[in-house]
Amino acid sequence: MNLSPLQIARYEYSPKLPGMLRNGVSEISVKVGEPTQSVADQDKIKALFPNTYGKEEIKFEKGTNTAAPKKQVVGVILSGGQAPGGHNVVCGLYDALKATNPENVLLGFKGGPSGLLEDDFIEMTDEYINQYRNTGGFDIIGSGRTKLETVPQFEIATEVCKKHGVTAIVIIGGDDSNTNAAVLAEYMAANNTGVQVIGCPKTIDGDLKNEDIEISFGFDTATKTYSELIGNIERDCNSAKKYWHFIKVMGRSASHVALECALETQANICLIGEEVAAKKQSLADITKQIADAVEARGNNGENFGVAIIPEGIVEFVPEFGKLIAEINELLAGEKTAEFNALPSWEAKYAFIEAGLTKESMAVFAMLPTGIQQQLFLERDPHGNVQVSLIESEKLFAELVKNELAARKEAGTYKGKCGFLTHFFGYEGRCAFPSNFDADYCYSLGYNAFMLISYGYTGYLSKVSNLSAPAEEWVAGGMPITKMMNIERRNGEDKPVIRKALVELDGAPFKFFEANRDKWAVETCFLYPGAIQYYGPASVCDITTKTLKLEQEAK
Ligand code: FBP
Repeated sequence: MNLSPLQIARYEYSPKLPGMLRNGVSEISVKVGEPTQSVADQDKIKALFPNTYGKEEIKFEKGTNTAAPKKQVVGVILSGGQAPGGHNVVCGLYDALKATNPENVLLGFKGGPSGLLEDDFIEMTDEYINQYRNTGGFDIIGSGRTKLETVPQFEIATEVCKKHGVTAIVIIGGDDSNTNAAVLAEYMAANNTGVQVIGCPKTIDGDLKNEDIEISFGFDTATKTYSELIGNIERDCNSAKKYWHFIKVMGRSASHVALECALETQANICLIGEEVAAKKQSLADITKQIADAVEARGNNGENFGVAIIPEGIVEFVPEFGKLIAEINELLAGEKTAEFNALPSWEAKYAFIEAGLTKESMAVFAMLPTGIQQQLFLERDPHGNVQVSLIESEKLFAELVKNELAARKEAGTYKGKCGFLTHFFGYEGRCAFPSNFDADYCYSLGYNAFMLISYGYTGYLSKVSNLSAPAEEWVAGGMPITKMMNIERRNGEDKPVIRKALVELDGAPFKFFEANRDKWAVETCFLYPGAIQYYGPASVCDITTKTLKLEQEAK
């Protein structure tokens, strides 16, 4: 295998564990805390999870390990989008499992949850696992988006577990995957299968967090990677002084990634979807906000800038949501075939004009032709518009360009600049994990095994106090049901982990809000540079500004 010098060096890195996990597995004791309640809808959640609801919070301490000795066969699954550090969760789990008993076995189910259903796995060995230590990606076993949520699936999973003597499953995933981990844990407990289920909080989107989970893994590395690139672009445009760059960053729905990148780079503009929704901003409002900054800077001779656009932005624009709903309705059932049979875009446009309300047609007419066509041509198997495919960075670049042309005509805008667009998403999901993510993930995996050996099920591996040095981190576990409430999903009431959107009264947004007017007009760029793996802790081990601001506000 060809290895880069960094990869060779990273094999040697020893991830830092929380202090209470550092003395070896025989010196880890458990401290049982208070019983828990779900964050809302307690009666309903309790009724749905009679075997796993209300359990106590767990913390680990230095002390004699009192877990009952038992041979463990653990199955691990990576679920959903890649996030830097996933390999280290598996490595931490493996190391704790083997340190406890060399006869213990770790099976990696391949390709996500479907690996469990298809009985497709690899048995982890030292030789295999050592190739993946401190590396990015999920290629150790692959990932997938199959949802483990139905009773027939649980029955198959039980059979597979029985066949291989699996005693516990660790699901590494986001809010949906961990919701399903809780449902699976309840099923396994209710049916006396003897299989425990533990979750680990993953997603670069940063939307799996709450009073117990301070950050999902991968957010740190992904945002640092995007911020490096955004900082480089800031420096380029500050050198050439002729372009505005519109940069879309990943984050399916919540705007945490965009906000963190804005805090790291002090870009001129950053849109926050949650604010757009709260203020019911229209496309015209957003366009005006950006165009005002371009105009003010251009009139000062600063014909360059950077605007950060969160991936999920259009879903938060109320009039856009209405337009999408009308388009879905317009093409429902057989009408798709009728629409597709029309001979030209002109004929299709007339069909659309006849079918949309006046308000939605006005929004549609504002859109660049490429985006208009995208809305009608690229739809999912149910015929719905795929909002995530909308190139919002191009949409806003085009709308702002048109607005500035009008302002130029009117004589208010005196500048001149070009517009370039970028999308940063996949670039950050498999980067070598930062020291923070390497340490955090290894700790989550190690800790997950300690929860298993002490017999817990339906828990999320929890490592907290994360803005302090790793020595002071606190390891333990929290019942997943504590994080759940009832939400309407596909027309049904479902128990789910609440997705964390950007809080407009939270410290990170407040800091951004207090500074953004200055950042918009002046050039206050920060250049974070590349992630550093070796050097002073003040450079290499710091985590995100979001986490720091949140912790300081506590
Ligand atoms: P998870 O929620 O599974 O962690 O995935 C998040 C994400 O990376 C989003 O940021 C992005 O919208 C999406 O996955 C892309 O999905 P895919 O990898 O299927 O293209």
